[in-house]
Amino acid sequence: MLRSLMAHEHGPFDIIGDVHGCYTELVQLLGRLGYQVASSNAGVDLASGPTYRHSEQRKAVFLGDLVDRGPGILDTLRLVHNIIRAGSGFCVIGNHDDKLLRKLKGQNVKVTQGLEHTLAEIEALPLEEQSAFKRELRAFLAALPHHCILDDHRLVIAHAGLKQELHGNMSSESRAFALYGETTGQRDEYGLPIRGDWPAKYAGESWVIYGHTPVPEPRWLNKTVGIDTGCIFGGKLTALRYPEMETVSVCAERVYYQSAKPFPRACSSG
Ligand SMILES: [Mn+2]
Repeated sequence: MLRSLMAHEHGPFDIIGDVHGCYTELVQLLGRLGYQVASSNAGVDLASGPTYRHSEQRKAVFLGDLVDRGPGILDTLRLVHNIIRAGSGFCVIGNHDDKLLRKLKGQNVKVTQGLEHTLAEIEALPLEEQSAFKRELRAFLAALPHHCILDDHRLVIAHAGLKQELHGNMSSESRAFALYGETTGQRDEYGLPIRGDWPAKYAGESWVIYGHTPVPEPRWLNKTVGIDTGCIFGGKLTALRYPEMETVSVCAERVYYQSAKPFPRACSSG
């Protein structure tokens, strides 16, 4: 069965936007959502650290871009790894996670946009642990699907979203859309790629929940919700509770990374 076809998973879910190593805010958010530490492993490998569970069997669903830029990248990876392994959640791959994966595979990628922070955390591990950690991490990232179909096709999750024609489609076109969104090939005055506004044209029946594009407040449009509220830029980390369709946010403790485009810092959690 395709990893991404999980239509039999009915939730309820807590869908969490781009973490980018904002581990403190992630732990706070999980607490507010009612997750508790069920067990904890010693060591520095990918399975070390706490495993979170929800007493009402809710599942935590991550929208990818776990890595780069923030101060707790490996702890974020361990936490998500442990939630998935415990059967308490899923994660789709984001473009930053994918770039890290390509780097771990030995491909030639530019070490920019915060990837240097991820690599620095790996290089700070005890030398004798580093190659095993990189192997584990590579296998973990390679197993992440680029989108998931959940709850009898009523819910679709993808890092940058997915237009209706590509739901359930495993082509490279679908993968590129799920990772990067709809690209136009043009750049704005800040040098950032101009993205096509697929949610404005979305007319599907399934909810599509995505991250990738930082917005000061969750963006509801047609049956899509964008929940990357720019925690890394000093915004907030947001979860969408499904099927309740309510958002829960935790304010960033500080600005961790300067956005090329000014990001409004006003944050109210709720
Ligand atoms: Mn992204």
